Amino acid sequence: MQQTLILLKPDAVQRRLVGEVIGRFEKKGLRLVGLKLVKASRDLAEKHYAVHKGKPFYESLLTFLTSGPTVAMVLEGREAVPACRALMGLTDGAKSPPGTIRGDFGLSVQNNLVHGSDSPENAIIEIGLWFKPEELVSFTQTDATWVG
Ligand code: D4T
Repeated sequence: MQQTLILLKPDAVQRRLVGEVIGRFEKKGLRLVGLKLVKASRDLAEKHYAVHKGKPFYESLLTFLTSGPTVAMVLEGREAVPACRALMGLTDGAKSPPGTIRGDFGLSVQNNLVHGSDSPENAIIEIGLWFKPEELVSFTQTDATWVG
């Protein structure tokens, strides 16, 4: 069963969209196995966005991610990584289709509300950055046989 790291970035928290966005992942059928509010340190933000180091938007991205609370979640389910990416939409909110989280709630590229791991391998690494093993709760969801 695949796991993925989802972040509701500081703009989602500031704009009071946390409930709305978590609800979309829940309704899709994903299982919530980790959840917390974190004010990311510069060190955590650097590790999380290490792949973008040196890019023109890197510094601004770190400033954004460390600017306020972020909701960090681990979601689990069949094909959780691509399923969550599809719910999120494109990086640029202005170009993201209606029906997606970014398409429905944003116009920005940087302030794009959510992060989702882009591969199962990166999900394992990112979950390790944001969560301690004991913070994850494994359980059987009662409707699992219906949801898939
Ligand atoms: P994340 O990683 O946050 O889920 O976003 P994406 O997977 O959709 O997009 P990404 O890795 O290409 O970019 C990471 C992060 O950087 C911001 N960004 C991106 C930005 O501020 N300016 C830019 O030009 C780009 C390409 C948005 C998301």
